[in-house]
Amino acid sequence: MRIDVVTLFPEWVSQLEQFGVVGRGLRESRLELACWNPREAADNASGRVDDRPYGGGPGMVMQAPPLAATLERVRAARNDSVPVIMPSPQGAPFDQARAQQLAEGSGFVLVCGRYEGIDQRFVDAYVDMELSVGDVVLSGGELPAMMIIDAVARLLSGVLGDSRSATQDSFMNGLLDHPHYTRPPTFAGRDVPEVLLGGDHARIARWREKQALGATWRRRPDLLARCTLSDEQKALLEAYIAEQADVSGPADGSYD
Ligand code: 9WO
Repeated sequence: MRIDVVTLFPEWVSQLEQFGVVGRGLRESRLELACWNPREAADNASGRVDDRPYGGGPGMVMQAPPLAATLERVRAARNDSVPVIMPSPQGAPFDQARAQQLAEGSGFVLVCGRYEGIDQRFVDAYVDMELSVGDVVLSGGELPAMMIIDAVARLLSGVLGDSRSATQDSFMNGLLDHPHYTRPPTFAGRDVPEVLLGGDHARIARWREKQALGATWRRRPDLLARCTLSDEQKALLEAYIAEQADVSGPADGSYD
């Protein structure tokens, strides 16, 4: 898997090489990461990559020619044809399914915008997919790009230390995660659920599935509505709801 990132801050994005699952993937040659600065492809001595917006208005816009020239360099450096993705608030939601889809390919190119945005003619001519990591406007596309890289790297076979982690990650089965506990046995007067202290792995697995179903029911009923539950999952959720009888139903999303 090779990921190329077009960014005005290559020294920032390439920090990913030193940490976490991306660093492990690179060290184990399961992942390649290359960063490209469009300033180096600008056809002026100043390395200018932005200019004032046509039609007026605040801020600057990233110019198309340096970005296009950089993409040509990327294409010359790769021996495959992969999607060009632009992180954007206007994009399709980036979710686990999309991460899985990207992880199954040979890679992709991420183009990170700055300023007020990128000249639309570059987007129309070169960008295959715009992806949003949330309804928020940031200072640039680099942080969303690094989120996309991390989410995909976790799914590459062998990158995670424990292969179960990727499959048991929350969202891998469309549900939120179950709660996690570790030492000390008591913290702030709170104990670890006794089920986790015994060695009954089947009972522990059922408890974790029940907690994941319950958490999804309470916090993200929209996700639950998209799940096809097995009979056992339906029974576990019904039991969870019955045990929560004194608590109102699905939360309104506010976690006060
Ligand atoms: C600015 C803006 C202002 C009002 C309404 C919408 C707006 N969109 C932008 C915008 O995209 N500004 C940029 C900063 C320029 C390109 C990169 N930037 C960015 C990407 N901000 N936030 C993102 C982003 C990307 C993916 N998922 C969520 C947010």
